[in-house]
Amino acid sequence: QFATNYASGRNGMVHLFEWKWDDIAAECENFLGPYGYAGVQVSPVNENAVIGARPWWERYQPISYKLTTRSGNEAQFASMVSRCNAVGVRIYVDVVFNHMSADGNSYGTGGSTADPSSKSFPGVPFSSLDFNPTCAITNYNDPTNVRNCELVGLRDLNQGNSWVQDKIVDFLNHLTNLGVAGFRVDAAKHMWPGDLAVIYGRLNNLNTAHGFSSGAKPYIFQEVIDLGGESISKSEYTGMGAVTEFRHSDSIGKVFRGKDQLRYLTNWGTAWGFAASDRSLIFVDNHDNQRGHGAGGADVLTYKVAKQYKMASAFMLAHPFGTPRVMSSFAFDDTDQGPPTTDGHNIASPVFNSDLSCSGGWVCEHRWRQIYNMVAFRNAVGDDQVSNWWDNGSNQISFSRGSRGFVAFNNDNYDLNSSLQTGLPAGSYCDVISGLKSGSSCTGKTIVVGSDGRANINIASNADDGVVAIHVNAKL
Ligand code: LM2
Ligand code: CA
Repeated sequence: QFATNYASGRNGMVHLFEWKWDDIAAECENFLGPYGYAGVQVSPVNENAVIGARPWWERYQPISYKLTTRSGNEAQFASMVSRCNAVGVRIYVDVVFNHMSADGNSYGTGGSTADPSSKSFPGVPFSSLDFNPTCAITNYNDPTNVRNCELVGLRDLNQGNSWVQDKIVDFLNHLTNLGVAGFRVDAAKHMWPGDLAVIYGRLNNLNTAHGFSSGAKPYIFQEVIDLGGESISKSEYTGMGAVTEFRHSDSIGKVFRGKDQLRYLTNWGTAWGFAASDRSLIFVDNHDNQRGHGAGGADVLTYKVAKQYKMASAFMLAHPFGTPRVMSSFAFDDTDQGPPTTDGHNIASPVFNSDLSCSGGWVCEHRWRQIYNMVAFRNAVGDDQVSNWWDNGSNQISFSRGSRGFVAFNNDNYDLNSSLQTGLPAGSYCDVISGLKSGSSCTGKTIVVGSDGRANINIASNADDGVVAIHVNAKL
């Protein structure tokens, strides 16, 4: 359950945080498919509690497994999955089954009601028999406390209970039947690995009617925040699926904020304490840590620190380590603030500008040229490994991916101006960070590779983007 189930030749998923299903379907057809993205992580699909000012986090308070949320209903969800699969873009669902809603949050987005104070959720149905006894999570050095008590008052389901297992398995298999390719398991750290193994073991194979090969299993990536120093380790989960590698987010943030030197990236990977490459779902930021929720936020880069964010994203996408996920945000000031709406409740659609960027309150990092062009870079270099590593002993580095792609970074406060080995065949290439290839011309910098594979690389310390990237599909 570590295989991503991506369509061949594609790589890179995007989290379209709080997008509506109809908008995602259109995005698959109009942008993600054509620009080479492999998948989309969608916000939780099941009915959640309607909470006051409609914070984003109401979606982490389930009321039932009925597929109606502010993103759309079941028919819209099913249609989105089909339309995305048809253009080679896979759908991964954020599934929340550690808990249900907290006290006071009794009305669902699908019309169901519940009484969390008596642990009654008739929309499933769950009763008090299905929950762990009430206690608060207070001690992250006590696995029983972390797994059997309530996270911020959210009623804690007992995943060891066979009725609970049945309901969760039915929910996940229903999604698989609709054509999804895998799951992001919310709060996995708060569930016993043994219980998760039972649940995962009962999951159906992917639906071959949606183009998956027979016998393919859902890709599972589990939210386990392990920055070290706690009693629960991600290694308890990596035998069953991938984990969200929060150390990657923390480390890449430190490096591109200048708290660590770029030259140290030469051994990027497990040497940095990350899980194995095929067990690591990696990201620069996620929907929690970009706004100080969850953990490990201090050094996280977000769209608000755009130059460093684009450099970190380019490095993540250029380097072969892990399964990268691009964050696609809505703009926020308040950390509880929900997505843009038309009336305080209904989610607004993104507005698209002629330069492909978004407005209407949506940031759409996945539509930033420096990011979508690096998804194309990743697809172009395929399995080629890192070669021709170079650094200046400080914060200027470059490397190639075999003979198919080359990237250079300058995070020093002086210019990079060197003749570097690109590993590429001789010719002129379009730098896909500063521009786009259009026929035989480039709207950005042109980089000329000589017959010896070397090119003069210039990145001013005050450049808009401290990175250049060329690849075989950007040859002029
Ligand atoms: C996670 N990890 O396992 C996420 O890292 C975490 O951010 C999620 O919490 C959590 N799982 C539950 O899925 C988010 C959000 C919290 C929010 C909860 C529930 O980060 O702030 O808690 O969702 O919606 C909110 C209030 C909190 C309140 C709670 C219950 O912020 O003050 O606690 O609801 O009403 C009384
Ligand atoms: Ca639990």
